Amino acid sequence: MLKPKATATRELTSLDGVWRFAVGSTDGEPWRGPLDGTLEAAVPASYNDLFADPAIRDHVGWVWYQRTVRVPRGWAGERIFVRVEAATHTGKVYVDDQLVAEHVGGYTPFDADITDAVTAGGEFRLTIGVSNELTNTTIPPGSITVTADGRHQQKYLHDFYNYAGLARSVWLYCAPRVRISDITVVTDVDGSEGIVDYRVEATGTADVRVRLFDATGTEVAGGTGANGSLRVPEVTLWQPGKAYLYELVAEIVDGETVLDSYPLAVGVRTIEVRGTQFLINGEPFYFTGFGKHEDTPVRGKGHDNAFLVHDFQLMEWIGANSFRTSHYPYAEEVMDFADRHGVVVIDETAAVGLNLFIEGGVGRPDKRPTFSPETMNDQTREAHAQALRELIARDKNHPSVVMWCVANEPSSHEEGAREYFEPLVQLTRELDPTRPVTYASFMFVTPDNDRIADLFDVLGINRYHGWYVANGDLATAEIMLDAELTGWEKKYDKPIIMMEYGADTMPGLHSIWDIAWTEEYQTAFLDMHHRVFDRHEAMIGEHVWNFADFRTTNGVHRVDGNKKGVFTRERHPKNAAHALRARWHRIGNRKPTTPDTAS
Ligand code: BDP
Repeated sequence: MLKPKATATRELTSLDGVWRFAVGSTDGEPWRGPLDGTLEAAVPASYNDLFADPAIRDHVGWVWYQRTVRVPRGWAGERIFVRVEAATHTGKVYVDDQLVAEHVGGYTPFDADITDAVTAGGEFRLTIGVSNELTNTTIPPGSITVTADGRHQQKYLHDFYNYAGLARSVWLYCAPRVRISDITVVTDVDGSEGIVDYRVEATGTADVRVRLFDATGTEVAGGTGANGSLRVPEVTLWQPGKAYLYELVAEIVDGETVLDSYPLAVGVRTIEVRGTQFLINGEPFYFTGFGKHEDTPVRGKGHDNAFLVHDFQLMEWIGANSFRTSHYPYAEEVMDFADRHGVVVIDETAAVGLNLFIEGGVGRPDKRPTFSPETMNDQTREAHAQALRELIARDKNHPSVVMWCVANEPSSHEEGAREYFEPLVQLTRELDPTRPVTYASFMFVTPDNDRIADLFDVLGINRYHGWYVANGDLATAEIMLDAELTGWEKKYDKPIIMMEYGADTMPGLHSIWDIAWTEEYQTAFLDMHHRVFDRHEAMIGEHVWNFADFRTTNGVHRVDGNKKGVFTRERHPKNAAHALRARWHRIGNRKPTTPDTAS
C-alpha cells in the first residue's frame, strides 16, 4: 500500500487540524447531517484526554469527527481519495451523508475513493465515525460488559490504555485514473553489487519504467516492465546506524508522456537467520533498545512530530540501535524516520492479549480456554490474518523493518494455540518470504509447555524475573533467568531475543537496599539481566520494557500508569538510563564476546 505523496502526477493536502466532534449514542444510532454541539477535537490525537469529561474519556462506541473540505479545482478528471492513517479501532467515512468507506483495525491506514461523490472546486462535509469497541473478533481482542446501572464498559487484555480516535493524519489526495497502485521491492547483495528486485502494480494495463537514483540524485540503474531486477554497481548498503537510501522512481508512461510517477525510498540490505545468529548484511547483529508505545500526555496515541524526533534523539543518546513497535503498527512517519536514520525495527501487529490466562500483564487466571468457539475463534484468527496482511502491505518496503512479530504474549501453552498460529505464520511467510518471523512469549510459558516456538525463526521472550516473580530478590531472579535461557537454548537451535524485561520505577524514590520501585533497583535489575544475557550464546538482543512510562487502564498494579519506562512520560531519564547508555555505547551492534562486566 503506497503512502499518499505529492509527486509530478499526484497532489496531496492535509486535513489535519481542529474538527467538530461529538460522542455517539450508545445504542449505535447512525449519525446524519451536521454535528450538534460545540465540541471540537484535534486531529491527529486520541480524543480521550483532550476533554475534561469522564463521559467522553470512558465512552464506549462511536464518536464523530466532522469538517468541511474543498476539493482543489485543478483536480477535475483525477481520482480523488481520503486517506485515514488510523481510526482506532473501526472507522467509517462519509461524504455528506453517503458512506464511502469502512475499515476495521485501528493501527493501519485505509482509503476512501470519493471521486464519484465530490466535484473539483466544490465543497463537501467530511464525517469520520470512529468506534473504540473491542470484542473477541477484533485485533486486539476485548469484551464489552454492561454494568448494573446500564453503563457500557470496555474490557481488554492489555495494560495500555485503550486510546481511540483519529490518532494519525487524514489526507485528501488525487492520483491519475491509470496509476501505480503498489510497489514491492526486495534487495540483495552480490559482491560489490546491490540487487533491487521490483514489482510495480497498476490499475489497468500500463507501460512501466523504473529508475534508481543514489543519494546525490545520480541515476545508477533503470529498467522497463512491471517486474525486474536492477543491479547497482558499488552499492552503498543500508546499515544499522548508517542509513543509506536510494530512490526508486516508478512511472507509468505512454510514449514520452508520464501518466503517473511515484518515488520510493530503497535501502539495500540483507537479513538472515543462521544458527543462533541474526545477520544484517552478513554481520551478526545484536539488538539493543526498547519495546515502545505511542503514548504522550494529552495526545494519547496521537502522532506528534516533536515527540517523534525527540524519542529518536533519546534512543541515539542512550545507544539503542533498535526498537519493537509494541503492541501495534506505529505511524508511517516513525517507519520513514527509522529508515532515514538506520534504526532497526521489529514490526508487530496489534495482536496483544490473545491470552485469558493472564490479564493485562499480571497473573489473574481466567478459567475459560483462550482458544475456543466462544473465546478466540476462527473469526479472531481471520481478523488477525487481516491485521498481518495490512501490516505487511504497508511496511514491506522499509529497510529498517527486519522482522515481523506476529503477536504479543499469546497463551501459547494452551490447547488450540498451534492450530491458531500455524496458518498465521504460514501466511506471514507467504506475504513476505524475506523477513524472519517471531512472537513475544509470556512468562508462564516454558520450553516444555509452549506449543508454537518451533514455527518461528527467532524466539522472542518477555520475562519479569525480579519483578512479577522474585520481586526484590535479584539473586533468586538471576538463577531463574539463567535456567530459563538455558532451557530455551537446549530445546531449540534458534536465536533468542529478550523482547521485554523491566521494573516499575518511581522517579525520585531511592534506597541502598534492593527495594522495588526505586531507581537503584531498576538499575540493578537491568545489570543482573545483562550479566545473564552475556553468558548465553543464543542471545541476540535486549529490548528493555519500556522506553518511557505510559498510560494504562485503572488497576491496583499501576500507579499513574506503567512506570517501567527508562524515561518518564515527559522523557526525563531515570538513573537506569545512564547505566544503559554506558553499556549500549560500549557494545554497539555486537554481542559482547565476554561478559560485559564494566556495568
Ligand atoms: C507484559 C506485556 C506488556 C506490559 C508488561 C507489564 O507484554 O504490555 O506492559 O507486561 O506488565 O506482559 O509491564
